[in-house]
Amino acid sequence: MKSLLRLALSAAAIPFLLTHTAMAGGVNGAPAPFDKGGVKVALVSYISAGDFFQAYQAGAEAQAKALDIDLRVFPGRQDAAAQREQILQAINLGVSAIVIDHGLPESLGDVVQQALDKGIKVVAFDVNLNNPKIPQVEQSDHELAELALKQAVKDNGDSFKAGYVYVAGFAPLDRRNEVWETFKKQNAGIVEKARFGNVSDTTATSTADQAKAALTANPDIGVIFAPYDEFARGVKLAATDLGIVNKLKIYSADVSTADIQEITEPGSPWVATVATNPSVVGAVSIRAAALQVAGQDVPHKITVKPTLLTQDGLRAAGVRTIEELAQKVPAFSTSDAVTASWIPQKLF
Ligand code: SR1
Repeated sequence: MKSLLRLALSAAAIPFLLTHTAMAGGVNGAPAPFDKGGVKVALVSYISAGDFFQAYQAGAEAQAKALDIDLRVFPGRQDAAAQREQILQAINLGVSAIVIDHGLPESLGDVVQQALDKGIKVVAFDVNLNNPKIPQVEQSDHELAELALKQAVKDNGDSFKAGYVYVAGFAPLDRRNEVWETFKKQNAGIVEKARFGNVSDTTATSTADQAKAALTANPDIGVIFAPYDEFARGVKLAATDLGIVNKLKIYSADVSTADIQEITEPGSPWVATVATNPSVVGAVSIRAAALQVAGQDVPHKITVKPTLLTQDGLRAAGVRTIEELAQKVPAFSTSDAVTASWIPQKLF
């Protein structure tokens, strides 16, 4: 963690000068329409429960406020039909841009095309809309999974029995799964004994029930790859109920203040996570929308790079909250993805 912190600090060269501020009626020095303010943008989510999605939304709201954007938030209910309906509502509201946060591509294609046909800019976070006009934001999920699995090998060697938590159909989980599949092929000594998972409004508790059954049936499992923090919480709950926390190590994704507490508490089996600050990712998504609305270029693939956070590293650094993490690792307070001199950026 120390070397990571050092590396992150030296790479911190994201100088910040707040020369452009949102004022009532627009951003000083911004191009149209942001010079006048009140640009309507919609954030349409598929999932809104859980720390990651709440922090993502908070980051989007903070960046929108700094740009004097009138952000309309449509909360997700893991309901594809509702998400389609919300995109149509956003179109009818006359928004200039729509940020789509997760979702099922097969149910979004035609409504997203309707938005594009009306000249509305679209940004996709973690849902593959496969359209060259739509910038795709992601957290470099391949690198995220690789960092977590490399740490698992560092801690446990290259021969162990594993449990794996996965639900197909979610772009970030599918990308992380590609790495897991390759990893197993390259490490014959690593055997996947059980696979389970659930994404719902009760992901952690439902995953806990599944994990209990899997761990009871496979008492030789020593490592769990659970690349979503709600999955890791579920497995940790199960391990605690079964009284096997000292026999299990959990490697995960994502971070929040609650996660840091769960990782660093005495005896926790959750030993590493690989994460971005979801608020930063939310802010990046809004900036991608704003740049497009201002007629400026946005890359097709926008990546916010994750950082490995180990239990040992967090404990040694005395980090207890996401705010403390942001103070120590600059990548957790800002990103240099899709910036412009007129966009205020210091938000968290
Ligand atoms: C159900 S998908 C969950 C993931 O989406 C975001 O990419 C977060 O990293 C989370 O792990």
